[in-house]
Amino acid sequence: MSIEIILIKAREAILECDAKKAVTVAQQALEEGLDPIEVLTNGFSVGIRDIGDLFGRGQVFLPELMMSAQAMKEATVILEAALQAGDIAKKGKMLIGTVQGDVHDIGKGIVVAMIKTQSIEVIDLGRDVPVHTLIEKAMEYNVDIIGTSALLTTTLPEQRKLEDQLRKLGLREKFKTMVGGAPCTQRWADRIGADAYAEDAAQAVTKVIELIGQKN
Ligand code: B12
Repeated sequence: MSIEIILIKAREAILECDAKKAVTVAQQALEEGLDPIEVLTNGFSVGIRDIGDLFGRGQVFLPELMMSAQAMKEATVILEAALQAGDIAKKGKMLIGTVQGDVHDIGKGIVVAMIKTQSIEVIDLGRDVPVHTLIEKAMEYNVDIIGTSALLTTTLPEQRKLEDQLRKLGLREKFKTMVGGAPCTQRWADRIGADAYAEDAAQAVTKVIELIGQKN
């Protein structure tokens, strides 16, 4: 099956809220030797964004959105397992979490999987993570970078709170910070004083490598 057909089927599986189909398509993609990231980015992720648009317009409802998200997660697990894990000698350490009040973690999961392929250790705190926990864990693990994901306009201010809190505690220079998530922009990152912004997982990898380079 060609990549074009796989991408169409991946999008379809998510729009149809069909986890079984999503898993089958993910497995087919791997059997065909296709790039897991391309299938995630240009197939499944397109489907989840499309369903999000339909949800935004009131054309589908929360239960469908949740089923689609579940289908997306099941496909992601299969595709991520096929990504090359980095070697033992780690180049740096990153902490990541979805901010407090926000449970969206599909995109963060893709970012984590991609960064791990670059011999960078990633400590993923999951979702709904308060700023004080991000800071405590960053200290505990002595990380180079703190990354936050926010998918809601109402939770975006948590990224600013992290910057403010780090400054207040005199820890701002100790860590590099990186922000992401659909409502996030380079302009927002500049405004709050974050060190980097990335719009997708591929760009996140480039930015992480740059930040680690700046630290060493
Ligand atoms: C799936 C989904 C859900 C799932 C989440 C499941 C899960 N485990 O993640 C469920 C059903 C639970 C959900 C719930 C809700 N959702 Co919702 N959801 C979505 C949806 C459709 C897709 C999000 C997604 O996974 N995208 C695909 C991934 C691959 O893309 P991504 O997240 O943007 O990630 C990429 C980049 O942003 C970047 N990135 C992400 N994180 C990071 C971090 C760093 C450090 C970096 C560098 C980069 C980076 O790289 C990623 C990979 O390329 C979006 C619509 C949309 N267009 O985004 C709505 C959306 C985000 N949800 C929305 C809403 C309103 C809600 C609810 C409030 C609904 C409700 N009434 O209850 C709740 C909120 C719950 C909460 N407190 O968090 C709105 C937000 C509106 C707004 N402006 O704030 C959206 C935009 C839908 C809409 N059009 O109305 N949702």
